[in-house]
Amino acid sequence: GGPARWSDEGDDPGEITMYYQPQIAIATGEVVGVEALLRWRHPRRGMVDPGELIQVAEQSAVMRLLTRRVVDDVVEQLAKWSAAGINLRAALNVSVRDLHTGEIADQIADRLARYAVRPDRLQVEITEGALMADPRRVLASITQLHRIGVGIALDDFGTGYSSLQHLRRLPLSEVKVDRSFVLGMADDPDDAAIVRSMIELAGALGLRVVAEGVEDERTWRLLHAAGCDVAQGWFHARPMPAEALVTWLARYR
Ligand code: G
Ligand code: G
Ligand code: NA
Ligand code: MN
Repeated sequence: GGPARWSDEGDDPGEITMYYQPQIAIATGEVVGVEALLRWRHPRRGMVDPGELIQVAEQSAVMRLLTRRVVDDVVEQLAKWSAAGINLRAALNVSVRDLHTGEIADQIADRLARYAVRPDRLQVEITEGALMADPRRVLASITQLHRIGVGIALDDFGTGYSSLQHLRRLPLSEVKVDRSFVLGMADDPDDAAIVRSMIELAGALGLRVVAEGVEDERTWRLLHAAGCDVAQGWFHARPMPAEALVTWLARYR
Protein backbone atom coordinates (compact mmCIF):
# COMPACT_ATOMS: atom_id res chain seq x y z
CA GLY A 1 0.00 0.00 0.00
CA GLY A 2 0.93 3.65 -0.41
CA PRO A 3 3.19 5.22 -2.98
CA ALA A 4 6.52 3.51 -3.62
CA ARG A 5 9.54 5.00 -1.87
CA TRP A 6 12.45 4.29 -4.13
CA SER A 7 14.83 3.88 -1.19
CA ASP A 8 12.69 1.00 0.13
CA GLU A 9 12.68 -1.00 -3.05
CA GLY A 10 16.17 -2.48 -3.17
CA ASP A 11 17.96 -2.93 -6.47
CA ASP A 12 15.33 -4.79 -8.48
CA PRO A 13 13.06 -2.34 -10.30
CA GLY A 14 10.90 -5.12 -11.70
CA GLU A 15 9.79 -4.83 -15.30
CA ILE A 16 7.34 -3.07 -17.54
CA THR A 17 5.06 -5.30 -19.54
CA MET A 18 1.99 -4.96 -21.73
CA TYR A 19 -1.41 -6.49 -21.00
CA TYR A 20 -4.07 -6.80 -23.66
CA GLN A 21 -7.85 -6.56 -23.26
CA PRO A 22 -10.16 -7.96 -25.96
CA GLN A 23 -12.68 -5.80 -27.82
CA ILE A 24 -15.78 -7.56 -29.17
CA ALA A 25 -18.00 -6.55 -32.09
CA ILE A 26 -21.45 -6.47 -30.54
CA ALA A 27 -23.38 -7.45 -33.69
CA THR A 28 -21.35 -10.60 -34.39
CA GLY A 29 -19.64 -11.50 -31.11
CA GLU A 30 -16.34 -11.54 -32.97
CA VAL A 31 -13.13 -10.38 -31.30
CA VAL A 32 -11.98 -7.45 -33.42
CA GLY A 33 -9.17 -5.95 -31.42
CA VAL A 34 -7.34 -5.42 -28.18
CA GLU A 35 -6.33 -2.44 -26.09
CA ALA A 36 -2.73 -2.56 -24.90
CA LEU A 37 -2.38 -1.51 -21.26
CA LEU A 38 0.89 -0.94 -19.47
CA ARG A 39 1.64 -2.94 -16.32
CA TRP A 40 4.56 -2.74 -13.93
CA ARG A 41 5.61 -6.11 -12.55
CA HIS A 42 7.04 -5.01 -9.21
CA PRO A 43 9.40 -7.31 -7.26
CA ARG A 44 7.37 -7.02 -4.04
CA ARG A 45 4.11 -5.26 -4.87
CA GLY A 46 3.13 -7.58 -7.73
CA MET A 47 1.37 -6.25 -10.79
CA VAL A 48 0.97 -2.48 -10.45
CA ASP A 49 -1.66 -0.63 -12.53
CA PRO A 50 -0.25 2.23 -14.56
CA GLY A 51 -2.23 5.10 -13.05
CA GLU A 52 0.36 6.17 -10.48
CA LEU A 53 3.31 5.17 -12.63
CA ILE A 54 2.10 7.26 -15.57
CA GLN A 55 1.28 10.29 -13.43
CA VAL A 56 4.86 10.30 -12.17
CA ALA A 57 6.38 9.50 -15.56
CA GLU A 58 4.44 12.33 -17.18
CA GLN A 59 6.33 14.85 -15.04
CA SER A 60 9.57 13.95 -16.77
CA ALA A 61 11.29 12.57 -19.84
CA VAL A 62 10.51 9.07 -18.49
CA MET A 63 7.10 9.18 -20.20
CA ARG A 64 8.76 9.54 -23.57
CA LEU A 65 10.81 6.40 -22.91
CA LEU A 66 7.76 4.49 -21.69
CA THR A 67 5.77 5.41 -24.78
CA ARG A 68 8.64 4.38 -27.06
CA ARG A 69 8.70 1.06 -25.26
CA VAL A 70 4.91 0.64 -25.61
CA VAL A 71 5.04 1.33 -29.36
CA ASP A 72 7.94 -1.13 -29.83
CA ASP A 73 6.21 -3.87 -27.84
CA VAL A 74 2.77 -3.48 -29.38
CA VAL A 75 3.92 -3.39 -33.01
CA GLU A 76 6.22 -6.38 -32.46
CA GLN A 77 3.33 -8.21 -30.79
CA LEU A 78 1.05 -7.50 -33.76
CA ALA A 79 3.66 -9.03 -36.07
CA LYS A 80 3.95 -12.12 -33.84
CA TRP A 81 0.18 -12.62 -33.69
CA SER A 82 -0.08 -12.11 -37.41
CA ALA A 83 2.59 -14.79 -38.03
CA ALA A 84 0.47 -17.12 -35.84
CA GLY A 85 -2.63 -16.41 -37.95
CA ILE A 86 -4.18 -14.07 -35.38
CA ASN A 87 -5.27 -10.91 -37.14
CA LEU A 88 -6.30 -8.32 -34.61
CA ARG A 89 -6.24 -4.58 -34.35
CA ALA A 90 -4.36 -3.19 -31.35
CA ALA A 91 -4.93 0.16 -29.66
CA LEU A 92 -2.24 1.82 -27.58
CA ASN A 93 -2.46 4.82 -25.27
CA VAL A 94 -0.30 7.90 -25.53
CA SER A 95 0.12 10.79 -23.13
CA VAL A 96 -0.46 14.46 -23.79
CA ARG A 97 3.16 15.38 -24.23
CA ASP A 98 3.83 12.47 -26.57
CA LEU A 99 1.74 14.41 -29.06
CA HIS A 100 3.65 17.65 -28.79
CA THR A 101 6.28 16.59 -31.32
CA GLY A 102 6.27 14.52 -34.48
CA GLU A 103 8.45 11.90 -32.82
CA ILE A 104 5.63 9.49 -32.00
CA ALA A 105 4.31 9.39 -35.58
CA ASP A 106 7.84 8.95 -36.94
CA GLN A 107 8.52 6.11 -34.52
CA ILE A 108 5.24 4.38 -35.31
CA ALA A 109 5.88 4.64 -39.07
CA ASP A 110 9.37 3.23 -38.55
CA ARG A 111 8.18 0.27 -36.43
CA LEU A 112 5.29 -0.59 -38.76
CA ALA A 113 7.69 -0.71 -41.71
CA ARG A 114 10.32 -2.67 -39.76
CA TYR A 115 7.80 -5.38 -38.75
CA ALA A 116 5.73 -5.19 -41.95
CA VAL A 117 2.55 -4.51 -39.99
CA ARG A 118 -0.35 -2.87 -41.83
CA PRO A 119 -0.98 0.65 -40.45
CA ASP A 120 -4.70 0.00 -40.10
CA ARG A 121 -3.89 -2.74 -37.59
CA LEU A 122 -2.78 -0.05 -35.17
CA GLN A 123 -4.82 2.56 -33.37
CA VAL A 124 -3.69 5.36 -31.08
CA GLU A 125 -5.95 6.40 -28.19
CA ILE A 126 -5.91 10.04 -27.21
CA THR A 127 -7.86 11.79 -24.49
CA GLU A 128 -9.65 15.09 -24.76
CA GLY A 129 -7.26 16.40 -22.13
CA ALA A 130 -4.47 16.03 -24.67
CA LEU A 131 -6.31 18.31 -27.02
CA MET A 132 -6.80 20.98 -24.39
CA ALA A 133 -3.12 21.32 -23.59
CA ASP A 134 -1.77 22.41 -26.96
CA PRO A 135 -4.39 21.92 -29.67
CA ARG A 136 -2.25 23.06 -32.59
CA ARG A 137 0.70 20.76 -31.98
CA VAL A 138 -1.51 17.85 -30.97
CA LEU A 139 -3.59 18.25 -34.12
CA ALA A 140 -0.38 18.18 -36.20
CA SER A 141 0.67 14.88 -34.60
CA ILE A 142 -2.74 13.35 -35.03
CA THR A 143 -2.90 14.41 -38.65
CA GLN A 144 0.52 12.87 -39.23
CA LEU A 145 -0.66 9.57 -37.70
CA HIS A 146 -3.82 9.67 -39.78
CA ARG A 147 -1.77 10.15 -42.98
CA ILE A 148 0.29 7.08 -42.15
CA GLY A 149 -2.98 5.14 -41.98
CA VAL A 150 -3.08 4.57 -38.23
CA GLY A 151 -6.53 4.82 -36.60
CA ILE A 152 -7.23 7.47 -33.99
CA ALA A 153 -9.59 6.83 -31.07
CA LEU A 154 -10.94 9.52 -28.78
CA ASP A 155 -10.71 7.91 -25.32
CA ASP A 156 -12.82 8.68 -22.25
CA PHE A 157 -15.40 10.37 -24.46
CA GLY A 158 -17.86 12.51 -22.54
CA THR A 159 -15.53 13.46 -19.70
CA GLY A 160 -13.70 16.32 -21.44
CA TYR A 161 -14.66 19.71 -22.82
CA SER A 162 -15.92 20.75 -26.27
CA SER A 163 -16.33 17.13 -27.28
CA LEU A 164 -18.50 18.00 -30.23
CA GLN A 165 -15.85 20.27 -31.77
CA HIS A 166 -13.33 17.45 -31.51
CA LEU A 167 -15.65 15.00 -33.20
CA ARG A 168 -16.07 17.37 -36.10
CA ARG A 169 -12.51 18.58 -36.58
CA LEU A 170 -10.26 15.61 -35.87
CA PRO A 171 -9.51 12.73 -38.25
CA LEU A 172 -10.99 10.20 -35.81
CA SER A 173 -11.93 6.62 -36.60
CA GLU A 174 -13.45 5.78 -33.22
CA VAL A 175 -14.82 7.17 -29.97
CA LYS A 176 -14.65 5.27 -26.68
CA VAL A 177 -17.57 6.05 -24.41
CA ASP A 178 -16.07 6.60 -20.96
CA ARG A 179 -16.62 3.75 -18.56
CA SER A 180 -18.17 6.02 -15.92
CA PHE A 181 -21.29 6.23 -18.13
CA VAL A 182 -21.24 2.58 -19.15
CA LEU A 183 -20.83 1.27 -15.57
CA GLY A 184 -24.02 3.04 -14.52
CA MET A 185 -26.25 2.37 -17.50
CA ALA A 186 -27.91 -0.84 -16.30
CA ASP A 187 -29.19 0.89 -13.14
CA ASP A 188 -29.35 4.56 -14.02
CA PRO A 189 -31.72 5.68 -16.80
CA ASP A 190 -29.82 8.97 -17.15
CA ASP A 191 -26.53 7.18 -17.81
CA ALA A 192 -28.31 4.91 -20.27
CA ALA A 193 -29.78 7.93 -22.08
CA ILE A 194 -26.38 9.62 -22.26
CA VAL A 195 -24.73 6.50 -23.67
CA ARG A 196 -27.50 6.07 -26.25
CA SER A 197 -27.07 9.70 -27.39
CA MET A 198 -23.32 9.32 -27.68
CA ILE A 199 -23.76 6.19 -29.78
CA GLU A 200 -26.24 7.95 -32.04
CA LEU A 201 -24.10 11.06 -32.40
CA ALA A 202 -20.90 9.16 -33.16
CA GLY A 203 -22.74 6.85 -35.54
CA ALA A 204 -24.20 9.81 -37.45
CA LEU A 205 -20.68 11.17 -37.89
CA GLY A 206 -19.48 7.85 -39.27
CA LEU A 207 -17.36 6.96 -36.24
CA ARG A 208 -17.08 3.51 -34.70
CA VAL A 209 -18.30 3.50 -31.11
CA VAL A 210 -16.64 1.44 -28.39
CA ALA A 211 -18.17 1.10 -24.93
CA GLU A 212 -15.55 0.51 -22.25
CA GLY A 213 -16.25 -0.90 -18.79
CA VAL A 214 -18.85 -3.45 -19.91
CA GLU A 215 -19.03 -5.59 -16.78
CA ASP A 216 -22.25 -7.59 -17.15
CA GLU A 217 -24.73 -9.10 -19.56
CA ARG A 218 -27.47 -6.51 -18.91
CA THR A 219 -25.14 -3.73 -20.01
CA TRP A 220 -24.10 -5.76 -23.05
CA ARG A 221 -27.79 -6.19 -24.03
CA LEU A 222 -28.53 -2.49 -23.60
CA LEU A 223 -25.54 -1.63 -25.80
CA HIS A 224 -26.69 -4.17 -28.38
CA ALA A 225 -30.14 -2.60 -28.46
CA ALA A 226 -28.59 0.87 -28.77
CA GLY A 227 -26.55 -0.14 -31.81
CA CYS A 228 -23.13 0.21 -30.20
CA ASP A 229 -20.36 -1.26 -32.36
CA VAL A 230 -17.82 -2.68 -29.93
CA ALA A 231 -17.70 -3.67 -26.26
CA GLN A 232 -14.67 -3.86 -23.98
CA GLY A 233 -14.80 -4.90 -20.34
CA TRP A 234 -14.69 -7.51 -17.63
CA PHE A 235 -17.89 -9.17 -18.91
CA HIS A 236 -15.72 -10.65 -21.66
CA ALA A 237 -12.21 -10.49 -20.27
CA ARG A 238 -9.80 -8.58 -18.08
CA PRO A 239 -6.56 -7.28 -19.53
CA MET A 240 -4.09 -10.19 -19.78
CA PRO A 241 -0.55 -10.99 -20.98
CA ALA A 242 -0.06 -11.67 -24.71
CA GLU A 243 0.42 -15.43 -24.20
CA ALA A 244 -2.76 -15.68 -22.13
CA LEU A 245 -4.66 -13.89 -24.88
CA VAL A 246 -3.80 -16.65 -27.37
CA THR A 247 -5.28 -19.25 -25.00
CA TRP A 248 -8.29 -17.06 -24.27
CA LEU A 249 -8.99 -16.60 -28.01
CA ALA A 250 -8.83 -20.35 -28.64
CA ARG A 251 -11.41 -20.96 -25.90
CA TYR A 252 -13.61 -18.03 -26.95
CA ARG A 253 -14.08 -19.26 -30.52
O1 G B 1 -5.24 -0.50 -17.12
P1 G B 1 -5.65 0.54 -16.11
O2 G B 1 -7.09 0.71 -15.80
O3 G B 1 -4.94 0.35 -14.83
O4 G B 1 -5.11 1.95 -16.70
C1 G B 1 -5.11 3.07 -15.90
C2 G B 1 -4.85 4.28 -16.75
O5 G B 1 -3.56 4.22 -17.35
C3 G B 1 -5.83 4.44 -17.90
O6 G B 1 -6.21 5.81 -17.95
C4 G B 1 -5.05 4.09 -19.13
O7 G B 1 -5.48 4.82 -20.26
C5 G B 1 -3.64 4.49 -18.74
N1 G B 1 -2.69 3.68 -19.48
C6 G B 1 -2.61 2.34 -19.53
N2 G B 1 -1.60 1.95 -20.32
C7 G B 1 -1.02 3.08 -20.79
C8 G B 1 0.07 3.34 -21.69
O8 G B 1 0.71 2.44 -22.21
N3 G B 1 0.38 4.64 -21.92
C9 G B 1 -0.32 5.67 -21.39
N4 G B 1 0.05 6.91 -21.68
N5 G B 1 -1.37 5.47 -20.56
C10 G B 1 -1.72 4.19 -20.26
O1 G C 1 -8.33 5.42 -19.48
P1 G C 1 -8.57 4.17 -20.24
O2 G C 1 -9.90 4.18 -20.90
O3 G C 1 -7.49 3.79 -21.19
O4 G C 1 -8.65 3.04 -19.13
C1 G C 1 -8.74 1.72 -19.41
C2 G C 1 -8.81 1.06 -18.06
O5 G C 1 -10.10 0.49 -17.79
C3 G C 1 -7.82 -0.04 -17.91
O6 G C 1 -7.02 0.26 -16.83
C4 G C 1 -8.63 -1.27 -17.59
O7 G C 1 -7.97 -2.06 -16.62
C5 G C 1 -9.93 -0.71 -17.06
N1 G C 1 -11.05 -1.59 -17.34
C6 G C 1 -11.19 -2.39 -18.40
N2 G C 1 -12.37 -3.05 -18.38
C7 G C 1 -13.01 -2.64 -17.26
C8 G C 1 -14.28 -2.97 -16.69
O8 G C 1 -15.08 -3.74 -17.21
N3 G C 1 -14.59 -2.34 -15.53
C9 G C 1 -13.75 -1.45 -14.92
N4 G C 1 -14.16 -0.91 -13.78
N5 G C 1 -12.55 -1.12 -15.44
C10 G C 1 -12.17 -1.71 -16.60
NA1 NA D 1 -7.41 3.93 -23.34
MN1 MN E 1 -10.94 5.24 -21.72
